[in-house]
Amino acid sequence: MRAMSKSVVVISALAALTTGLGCMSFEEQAQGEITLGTHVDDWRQEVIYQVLIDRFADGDAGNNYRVDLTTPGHWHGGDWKGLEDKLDYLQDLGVTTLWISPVVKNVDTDAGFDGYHGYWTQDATEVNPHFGDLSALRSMISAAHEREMKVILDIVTNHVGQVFYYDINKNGQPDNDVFGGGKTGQSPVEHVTEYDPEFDPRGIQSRTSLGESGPAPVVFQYDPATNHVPPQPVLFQNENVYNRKGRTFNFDDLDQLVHGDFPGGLKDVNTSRCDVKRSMVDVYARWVELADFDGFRIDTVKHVEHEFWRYFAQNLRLRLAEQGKNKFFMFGEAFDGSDSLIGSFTKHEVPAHPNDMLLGGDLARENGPEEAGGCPGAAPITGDMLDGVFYFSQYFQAVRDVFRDGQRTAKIKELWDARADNFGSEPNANGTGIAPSKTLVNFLDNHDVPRFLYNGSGVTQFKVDPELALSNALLFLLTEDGIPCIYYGTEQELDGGNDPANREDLWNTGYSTENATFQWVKRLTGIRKRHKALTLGDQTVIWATDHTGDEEDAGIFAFERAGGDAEGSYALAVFNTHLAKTSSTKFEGNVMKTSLPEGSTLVDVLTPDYQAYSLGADGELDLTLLPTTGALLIPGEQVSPED
Ligand SMILES: [Ca+2]
Ligand SMILES: [Ca+2]
Ligand SMILES: [Ca+2]
Repeated sequence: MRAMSKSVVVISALAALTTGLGCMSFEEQAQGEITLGTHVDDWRQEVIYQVLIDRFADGDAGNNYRVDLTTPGHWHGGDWKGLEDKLDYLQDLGVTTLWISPVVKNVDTDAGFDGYHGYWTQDATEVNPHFGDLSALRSMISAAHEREMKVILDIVTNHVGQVFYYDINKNGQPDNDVFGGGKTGQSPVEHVTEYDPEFDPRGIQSRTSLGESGPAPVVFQYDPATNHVPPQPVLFQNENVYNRKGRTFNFDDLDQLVHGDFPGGLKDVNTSRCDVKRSMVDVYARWVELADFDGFRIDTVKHVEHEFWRYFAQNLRLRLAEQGKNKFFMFGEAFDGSDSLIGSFTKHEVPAHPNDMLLGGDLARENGPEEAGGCPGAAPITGDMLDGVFYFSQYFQAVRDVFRDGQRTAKIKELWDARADNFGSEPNANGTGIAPSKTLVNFLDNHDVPRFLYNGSGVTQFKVDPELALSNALLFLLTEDGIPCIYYGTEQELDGGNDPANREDLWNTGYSTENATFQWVKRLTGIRKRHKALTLGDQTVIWATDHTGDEEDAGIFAFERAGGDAEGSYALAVFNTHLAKTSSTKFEGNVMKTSLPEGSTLVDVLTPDYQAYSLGADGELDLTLLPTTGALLIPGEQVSPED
């Protein structure tokens, strides 16, 4: 249960800062406009590195307000200057795109936790003063661009932070336990808090001793010391731009999923309103115009109507393209194991849904009258959608089930075989130029799940050397189709569990570039960069198995990358994901067949002595691998001295 927020006003350094930077308008910030540019060629050739700004590097002690390094849920002092200072380290690692946590001003602290992660928007038009000012943000991005690195901004449109309470008992103050412990809701909670009451499909109702008395009043808080102040832009001070139905507790109920407050008192925005859609495009396009970002990672997309995403993505692309910013990449986060659900945010046609009205219905409504859900005067809306999503279904079915837990590798093939159906196959107008099904964002872990190396409660315990399993999973990540994304600290072998334990301070590692995992990632990113097959080649699975026991091929998985836009380049990745047994690429006399002719030579560039193999009839390759290891095979004539 959340603790009640303190309304005591404390004059703090943060409050003092708020009156300085905080009062600068968007227009004032924009003094010294910058020229937008297209800094990316082909997103498939990028390697993304996810940075939680508060935890990556502290480059400026002057912005360290409310910092408490002893508590994982408090501010730790990282900032944009810190990231800029560490670009050498990241360039050495071989990453090419930085995804940074949200930059907008947040509710500073709430119920004992701080907004250090950036997902508690209070003012979407101002920078978060903990991370620096606009010039520090611009300086970091410009320094990245000088190194041909790109920067992706993390944004949230589904909800804002804890900026108002529902005055259910109409006493004019926020109450954490409205009915003194009496249970009144639908789910088995012990009390009703006015900050985060549970979902009511009618909207949160007020109640007195005589019973219900209509919709509960919405009261915006005013406590500058914790930055619980009315949200910006000013449109968001209108209670009607929120759904006001309370906290989602059943994520399988579509009304709750799309219209409920996000747990933690994060207020759900009515994203079906035309004024909201326009404002979201305006606010976030403005950040690109202010700082020259190259893409967005978009939070909580499954909690927002599909029609919103079409409107947002299309209008944003149009506005940026008119200013010379092309190939802007937008990928969504739908934290869900359902491949078809996450894929629906990249498809031009959303599959029929039993409650289609909630998901936006037919496109014809888009330009109809506003009262019918349309947005008059907007550019014509087509089926265009987001450019990609965080590939959560793969996280569950391949990374967790196979590479960590040693389940059957056929699960990966089954997942990939569904990709053509489940994900968008057409590039979006004014977009990246590539079909979303080719730009899914692959990952091993992130800030919302335990780190790959975590070995505590809630996960299957490692049965092998965890670092060996991580190396094998990293080989998969950096050779498969799509855009790899590495969570900060993976290269330092951080092993934290669930939030906030997985959000460690990177500076405690000393940013060593000598450890085995840093060197492994560096080696793989280098090979990936040199061989077009690994970024632009089509992907074909040539071995997958249901075997997980003592069969010859138990745990084996292999795919080729070739053709497509790879211009003759070829690569073959082979894995033994079995946790204990040495396995081979054959079963009952059938040997794995590659697409190369008999007699071709393939070299495993990951072996110290560049082990070479000559292919048999029909391109057969009989390869034996130790448990949780892999091979990366390149035709002899294509091997570079740098490999
Ligand atoms: Ca700092
Ligand atoms: Ca009250
Ligand atoms: Ca929503």
